[in-house]
Amino acid sequence: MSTSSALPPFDPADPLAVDGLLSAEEEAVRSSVRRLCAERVDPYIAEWFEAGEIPDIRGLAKELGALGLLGMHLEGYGCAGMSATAYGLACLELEASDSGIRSLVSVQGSLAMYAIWRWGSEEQKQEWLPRMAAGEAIGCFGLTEPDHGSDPGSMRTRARRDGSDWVLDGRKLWITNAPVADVAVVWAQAGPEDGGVRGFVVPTDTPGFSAPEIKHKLSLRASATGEIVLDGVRLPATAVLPEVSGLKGPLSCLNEARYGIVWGAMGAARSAIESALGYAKDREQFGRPIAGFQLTQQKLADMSLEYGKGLLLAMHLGRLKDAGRLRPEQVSYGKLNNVREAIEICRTARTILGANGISLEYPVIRHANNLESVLTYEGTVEMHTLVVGQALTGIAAFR
Ligand code: TGC
Ligand code: FAD
Repeated sequence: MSTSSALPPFDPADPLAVDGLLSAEEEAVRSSVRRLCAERVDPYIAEWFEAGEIPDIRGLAKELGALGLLGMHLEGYGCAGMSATAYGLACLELEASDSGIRSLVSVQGSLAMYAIWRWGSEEQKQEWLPRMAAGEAIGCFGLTEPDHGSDPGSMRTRARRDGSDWVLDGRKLWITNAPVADVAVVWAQAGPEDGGVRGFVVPTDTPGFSAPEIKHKLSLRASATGEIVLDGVRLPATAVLPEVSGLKGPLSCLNEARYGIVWGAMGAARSAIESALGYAKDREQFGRPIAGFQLTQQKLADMSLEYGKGLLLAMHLGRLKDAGRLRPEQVSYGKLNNVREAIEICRTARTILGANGISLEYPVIRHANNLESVLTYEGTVEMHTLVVGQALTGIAAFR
């Protein structure tokens, strides 16, 4: 195709030239995260996925902290105070390596740290945020329960007062980082006189707290996932997050993490597209590269279209967030669209790789399997569809 020589070449990793919209600072963040992933994650990730663990998760957390990636869009208390767009770009690069690594960072920064930063007391912030930003303390966020996932408002974990103390009893399930966490932000039902759902900052060495690991996952294997068991966990009055009561406490944190996923999912998609494109150019059948068949090109073109649109959507939401104008419903648009398209891209890429597509030698099936979790956590496809439906019609169809 003839083009003016003044135009930059077409880049499959950035088909709509979104890079041109980035500031120098944003580009620098992206480069540094890309470098960390290339050195510290990519050579080992297939092994970690197969083994079902990140062997030196504490060391990795410290390296992520040293780069300013933990709570990176928060201000003060040792946090980097970067833009939401820069945070999104970091999520994209991390998830291009593996959704499990992006999850580690999302849960730490957008859920556990954000909850303390937004709703915590000055003492809670001073005690936890600097160490969490440095990766010296790992956090988790316990909202989901065995019987209450999409409907967290019905949670059964209880917080009761005993003198000036609080006592927590209950169970949380499917909690990222729980088995390795130093601190858990746990949401529990207090009585109506105490404002209903309340958040608690729980050091994980508190008697009665345990976090057994969930084994046998076939998705997000390079991520520590656990249960949280709260058996008469006694906490001082100062453990409650004082600045919020009600479900808007945890849901406000989810907005932050869901926003990161809008970007992250496009990282997994990019990696799958790059893998499929390279493979299609090399692999010959019927005497020519499979990239030369129209049916393969249709797959590649459709993948690229959805990837390009998803990147633009992420960038637009990032700019809205940086301007303080991003609504939760718009985050749902982004999470719903980008995760749904990313998993479709990965599944299509898998077909292009034929039998090799099911091997861990290539990243594609790992990304596709990971995205099964991403499709479900932080609000399922159905929940985000209903959030958008409610925004359009004014009618809540959840119950
Ligand atoms: P509803 O009556 O609509 O709302 C209750 C209160 O919350 C407020 N609110 C929000 N506030 C901030 N941000 C949002 N997105 C909010 N959505 C609602 C609302 O204004 C109200 O406030 P107030 O002051 O009037 O009381 O609540 P509902 O019970 O009908 O539920 C609505 C629904 C279904 C959308 C919500 O429950 C939901 O989002 N469910 C999905 C649950 C979910 O996403 N769980 C995720 C768990 S954490 C996780 O998955 C981490 S994985 C991380 C990783 O590894 O990366
Ligand atoms: P359910 O809510 O039981 O839903 C089952 C199905 O029913 C879904 O398809 C759902 O969309 C559908 N459904 C439910 N209600 C409706 C409705 N009203 N209309 C139509 N369809 C409906 N949680 C945390 O709190 N912290 C974490 O760190 C965390 N990490 C996770 C890590 C992994 C790897 C995974 C897989 C999950 C994690 N979760 C975490 C839990 C996650 O948020 C929940 O799995 C999710 O919210 C869905 O809840 P559920 O699994 O109980 O499914």
